[in-house]
Amino acid sequence: APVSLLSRFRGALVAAVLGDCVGGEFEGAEDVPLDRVLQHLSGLEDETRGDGILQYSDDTAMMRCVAHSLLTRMGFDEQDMARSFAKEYSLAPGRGYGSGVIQVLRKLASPHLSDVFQPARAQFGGRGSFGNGGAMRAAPFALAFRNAADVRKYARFGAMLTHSCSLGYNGAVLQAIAVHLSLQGDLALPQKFINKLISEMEEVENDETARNDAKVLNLAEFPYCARLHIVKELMERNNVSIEEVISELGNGIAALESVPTAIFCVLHCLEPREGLPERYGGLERTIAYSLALGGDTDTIACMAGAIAGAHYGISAIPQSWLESCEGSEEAEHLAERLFKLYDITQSDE
Ligand code: R7I
Ligand code: MG
Ligand code: MG
Repeated sequence: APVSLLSRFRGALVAAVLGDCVGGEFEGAEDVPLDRVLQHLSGLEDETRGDGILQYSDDTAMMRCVAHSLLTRMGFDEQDMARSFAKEYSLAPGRGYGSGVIQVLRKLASPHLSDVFQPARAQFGGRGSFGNGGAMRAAPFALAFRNAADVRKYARFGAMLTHSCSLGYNGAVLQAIAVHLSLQGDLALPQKFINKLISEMEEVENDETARNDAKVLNLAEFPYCARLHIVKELMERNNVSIEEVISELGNGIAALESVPTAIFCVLHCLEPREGLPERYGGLERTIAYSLALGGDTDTIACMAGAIAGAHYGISAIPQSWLESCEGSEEAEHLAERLFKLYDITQSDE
């Protein structure tokens, strides 16, 4: 049966939260044997396990702030979103935030701050963070704006509240565009999907600041496009090892080393894969495979989850997984509200 747009909206936000919650177990681990991943996931199906609910981290905490701010302001309002991040951090500082970004979040709490983008610009010697913290929370932008140009524009500004390096905010743009295309059903044609992402990013990275940052950081020209070309090459092969994915695409905390990786996880898991249970559908495969890469597992699974959830819809998510994760109900509710906003405010386009 075709997946409805509402189901895609719910799937996107709920699977992002799931990825964050189940991925937390392995965050920072170098070697994650697939056996351990499958054991962890089958533990979610066991009602008698006594370990309670899996908690979400900063990825979900900040994504909720983005969704909430877009809803209450009916669009992007940088002051409100900045305040929301700062308030969330002050209420629950122990969610595993990146070690740099907490300085930004403290400064954003100041009532005297006039330029809310300034604290982010002061990070890392004035170049700004290239971490994946902007990308991990980018999905709601694709649920709030219909138009690709708006998705790009506001995902960028939303990320710049904490990540002013082009590698940081362009990672957020790529993630938001991937969710946007997935909501439209574009993953039905994977080659077309990756080609569209590449052409979007060619435009995004054809910018003086982005070119200069790539040079200063000793990266390839058009670094996201270069990684997406690697994704495309790996997609065309059916025997890709986990080691190759890690060495070619990365599994780290930098946006460049995690957003293209998350996109690869989704594409790779569109089909059944050796080592993953046959009873798994594509969404379960995507989450399991993301965890097996190790490294920044909560964030890679969160981003892959958002893209995959937008493709498969809410019904692809096992009920027991949903019930095991803190914040999944709230995410579903936010997705429903964003769907209404999307429907009402932009139906004339
Ligand atoms: O990007 P950010 O919000 O962190 C997100 C990650 C996710 O994995 C979450 O799940 C959570 O665990 O943290 O936070 P930042 O502090 O901006 O960036 C994360 C880290 O990337 C920093 O603590 C640095 O180690 C590194 N980093 C940089 N290092 C050197 N130079 C980011 N930017 C730079 C840089 O410019
Ligand atoms: Mg986290
Ligand atoms: Mg993480």
